[in-house]
Amino acid sequence: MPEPLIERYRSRLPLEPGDPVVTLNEGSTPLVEAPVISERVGARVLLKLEGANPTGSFKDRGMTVAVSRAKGSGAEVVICASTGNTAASAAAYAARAGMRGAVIVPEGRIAIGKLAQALMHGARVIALRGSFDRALEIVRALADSHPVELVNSVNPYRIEGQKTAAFEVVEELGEAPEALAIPVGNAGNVTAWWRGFRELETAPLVYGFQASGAAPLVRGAPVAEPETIASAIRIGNPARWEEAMAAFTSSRGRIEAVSDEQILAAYRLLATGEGVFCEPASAASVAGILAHGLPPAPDAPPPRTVVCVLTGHGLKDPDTALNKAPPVVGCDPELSAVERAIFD
Ligand code: AN7
Repeated sequence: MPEPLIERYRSRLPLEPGDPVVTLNEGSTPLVEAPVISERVGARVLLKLEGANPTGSFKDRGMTVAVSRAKGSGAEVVICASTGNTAASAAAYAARAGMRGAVIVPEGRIAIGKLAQALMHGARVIALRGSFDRALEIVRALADSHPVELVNSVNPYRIEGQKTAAFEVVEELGEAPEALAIPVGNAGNVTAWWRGFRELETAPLVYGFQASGAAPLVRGAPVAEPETIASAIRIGNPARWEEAMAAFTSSRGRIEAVSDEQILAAYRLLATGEGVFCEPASAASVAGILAHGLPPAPDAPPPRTVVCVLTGHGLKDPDTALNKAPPVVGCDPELSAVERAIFD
């Protein structure tokens, strides 16, 4: 059983001595070799399976720290805006802490598994007739005027918790990978990974990937109506804009866009070729290195190892899976019919 992330990295996390540890034993996620993708890109590719966290996404790393601190400070309510995973995680950790949770999501635009989670954990789920970016503006204003804890990644404890993913990778490999590939939405996670690497005095190339219909960092300007099949990263005005850009620049990495077609092709390849089912947004990391390769830093050789962060589990978004997968094969209840169905 994994040790709670807060216990594993307590000395590197800014919790107060009296804070409770609100945990579901998050972190300590698998790092898995990806032979098929390695072959295609000509480097050793490893997949960090963040979908193996308790609520099925990397958000739990930040949420355990943010909710522990919120509980320790006496807060009774946590709120967030979300494209889905933050909502599911906040709802679960609020339930665990005996706190109330309220989550604001763009109406009709979050994956169904995430909605089911937030509702089951007892959060108040508010479907905003507007975008994620608008929802974030509203919860930020709300948190300024009400005694509630905002647990979006603008919350510094979220970033602190999420940096532990970099610690785990460096511990497991015995050194930092030469590159990191990561999907970018609100840009909290790339900020956190980079902080984690820097705290260990390492500096892999950081390649960030946005969906081409929701790529403000690539364009250099906010996107008013972001659009992509990868609903988790349908974000037009990332909160951690400057910090994310600093990570790409200081690491001598890149921020690039990938099309929905490229995302879906990587999503399928991961599932059929590597046996790993992630959600579409997560596949942007693999789509990115397949589409853009592994550009080296100036005067340096190409990286030989790259960790792709698979941020969320495929079961989060069964609708996209079923729409993109081959149909099931109907069959009469006879041996011969089953034989034909399997072997023809
Ligand atoms: C699977 O849940 O923003 O760049 O509100 O769910 O740190 O935002 C989710 C983001 C990547 C992007 N992959 O991370 C939310 C939310 C998955 C995600 C991202 C998200 P950030």
